Amino acid sequence: MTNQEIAKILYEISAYLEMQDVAFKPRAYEKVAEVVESLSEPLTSIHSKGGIKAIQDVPGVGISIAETIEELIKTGHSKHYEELKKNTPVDLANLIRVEGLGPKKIKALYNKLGVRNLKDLEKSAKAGKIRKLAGFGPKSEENILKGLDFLSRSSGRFTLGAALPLVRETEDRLRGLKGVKKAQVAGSIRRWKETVGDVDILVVSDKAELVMDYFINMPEVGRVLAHGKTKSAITLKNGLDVDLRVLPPESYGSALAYFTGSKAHNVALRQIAINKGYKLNEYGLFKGERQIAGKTEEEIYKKLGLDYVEPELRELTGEVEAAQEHILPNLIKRSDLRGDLQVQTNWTDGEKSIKEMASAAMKSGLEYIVITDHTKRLAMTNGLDERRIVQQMKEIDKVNAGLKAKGLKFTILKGSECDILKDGTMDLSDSTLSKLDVVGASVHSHFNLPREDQTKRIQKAISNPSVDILFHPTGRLIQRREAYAVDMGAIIDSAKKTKTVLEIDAFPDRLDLKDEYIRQCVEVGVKMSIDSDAHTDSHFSVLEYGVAQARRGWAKRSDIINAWPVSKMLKFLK
Ligand code: DGT
Ligand code: CA
Ligand code: CA
Ligand code: ZN
Repeated sequence: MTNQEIAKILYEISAYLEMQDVAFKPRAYEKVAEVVESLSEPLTSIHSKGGIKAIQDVPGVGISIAETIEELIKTGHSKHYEELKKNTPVDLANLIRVEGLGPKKIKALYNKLGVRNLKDLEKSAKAGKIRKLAGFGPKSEENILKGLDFLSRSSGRFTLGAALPLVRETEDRLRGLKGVKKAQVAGSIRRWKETVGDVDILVVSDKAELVMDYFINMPEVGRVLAHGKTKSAITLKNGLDVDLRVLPPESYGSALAYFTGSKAHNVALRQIAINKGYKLNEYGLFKGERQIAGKTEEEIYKKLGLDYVEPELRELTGEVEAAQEHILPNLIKRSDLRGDLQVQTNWTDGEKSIKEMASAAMKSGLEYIVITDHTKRLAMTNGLDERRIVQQMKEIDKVNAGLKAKGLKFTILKGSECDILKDGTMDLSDSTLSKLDVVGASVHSHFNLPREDQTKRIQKAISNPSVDILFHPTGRLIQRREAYAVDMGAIIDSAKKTKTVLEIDAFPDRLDLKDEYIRQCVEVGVKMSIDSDAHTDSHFSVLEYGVAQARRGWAKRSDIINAWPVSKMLKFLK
C-alpha cells in the first residue's frame, strides 16, 4: 500500500468517527493522515526496517493508529475501518468529496432526509428539501448542487489534447515567477499518453512558498485539495487535477525521472540500481549515503549503464533492455516531417481555401500537402463527385503555378479522402482515382459490421491498386466512440502485402493508429504517415500529437513516408 492509500483510509476513519460524535479521536486520525501524506519514505519501508516501533515514531502516531497502519501494510485491510464502514449506512467516501459536506452535515442529511449516497443527495437537493433543514438553507443547497455537478465533471480522465494547452500555459506562468529556475510537467503528459489522469508539475525554486501561493490562487483553480510547503494539489474549474512539487536542484533529475514514470519503468530502473549496489529514489541515486547522481535524468541513466530513454518509451515494453544493449531506435521528430497527407478544404467540410491551407502548411515548416477532400457518399460534407474533383485538380494546378511564380518551393498534391463503401469498393471510380497523386481511403459508415466482415471490407479496399493510404484505420474517437470491430493484425498483414500505408491520424481525439499498432507496423515494416486531418489553417499544430504517438510506437524517420522528400514519397506509393 502506498502512503497515499493509507492516508485516504485514515481520513475516512476520522470522518466515520466524527459522524459517531466520538471525541478527540477523529482529529488524531486526521492529523496522522496529513503527516503520512507528506512523508518522504514509504510507510512500508519504514515498517520493514523497524516494525511497529518505527511506525510509532511517526509524529502523532499512538499505539492504536500504529496497529491500524501495520495491519494495512500486512494485509491490505483494517478491521476497524471495515467495521466502521459496515456500521455506517452511508457512502461516506463519496459524499465527503462534495465540497462543503463534512461528516456532521452528512449525518444530518442521513438522519433527516435518509440521504445515503450521491444519488440521494442530488434528489433531495433538486426537490428543494435541503434548504428547509436547520443549518443548511437555500445557499448551501445550491452549493451542494454545484459540488455534485463539479464532481461528475471531474471524475474520469482527460484527453491529452484537452489538458496539454492548459498545462503549457501553467508551466510558462510558473517559469515567470520570481526565484523559479525550472518548471516542467512530468507524469503521463510528459510521456504523451493519449489520456491523462492528473497533471504532475515539478518546479525548482528557492522560494517554494511563493510558488505555492501563486499556484493555489491561479484564476482557473476550482478547489484546493492540499496546500503544503513543497507539495500542493488543486482541481481546476474544468475538473482537471494538478499536483505541484517544489524541489531542490540536486534532486531535479531524479524527481523528474520518478514522476515521469511510468511506474513500471521506475520499478525496473530501481531494480537495476539495486543490482549495482545503489539506491534510486526521487531524491537521487545513492551509493550508501553518498549521492552519485540526481541533478539530471541523463546522468542517472548513464550511471545505471543505460542509454537515455525518451519519455514516450518509458512504458516497460522493452525499452530498458534496449537501453542496456544500446539499440534504442532513433525516434522520429516533428522537425523530420516534410509533408501532410490529409488536408480538407472549403471544397467540402474544411473552412479554408486550398491556397490558405497551403500557406498555413508552409508556415508550419512543411514542403508539401495533399488535398484530400471528402467524397460524394458523405453528402453532409458536400463530398466531391467525379466532376467536382476534376475541377479541383485544375484549381490545384492553378494555385501551384501561382506559388511557383512567387518563387515558393511548396507543392500541393492532388488527393482524396475517398469513402469505403459497405462492400469494400470505393466511392469514386477507378479511372478518377488513378488520376490523383495520393488516394486515402476511409471508413465513415457501417461501423457496426461483424468483425470478420469489417476486416474483409477494409482488406478489399486496400487491395485496390489506386488506394495508397488507409486513413484513421480503426475509426475510434478517444472517450467518445470505440474503434469498430476489426482484426488489425490481419489489416497490417494485408497492408504489408499490398504496400498500403497506414495513417497515424494526429487529431488528439483520434490518435488512430494507436501506439501498439504503430509498434506492430514498425516491426513488420509497414510504412505509415502522420497526418493532421486539418479542417482549418490552425490544425497543422496537431501534428506534434501524431509525432508523439508515433514515438510511443517506436517509429523512426524511415517508417514515416511524409518525413521523406516528396519525390521519394510519391515513388513509394502504388
Ligand atoms: P495518470 O496520472 O494516471 O495519467 O498517470 P501518471 O503516470 O501520471 O501517474 P501518477 O500521476 O499516478 O504518478 C506520476 C508518476 O509518479 C508515475 O508515472 C510514476 C510515479 N509513481 C507514482 N506512484 C508510484 C509508485 O508507487 N511507485 C513508483 N515507483 N513510482 C510511482
Ligand atoms: Ca499524472
Ligand atoms: Ca499525480
Ligand atoms: Zn472532414
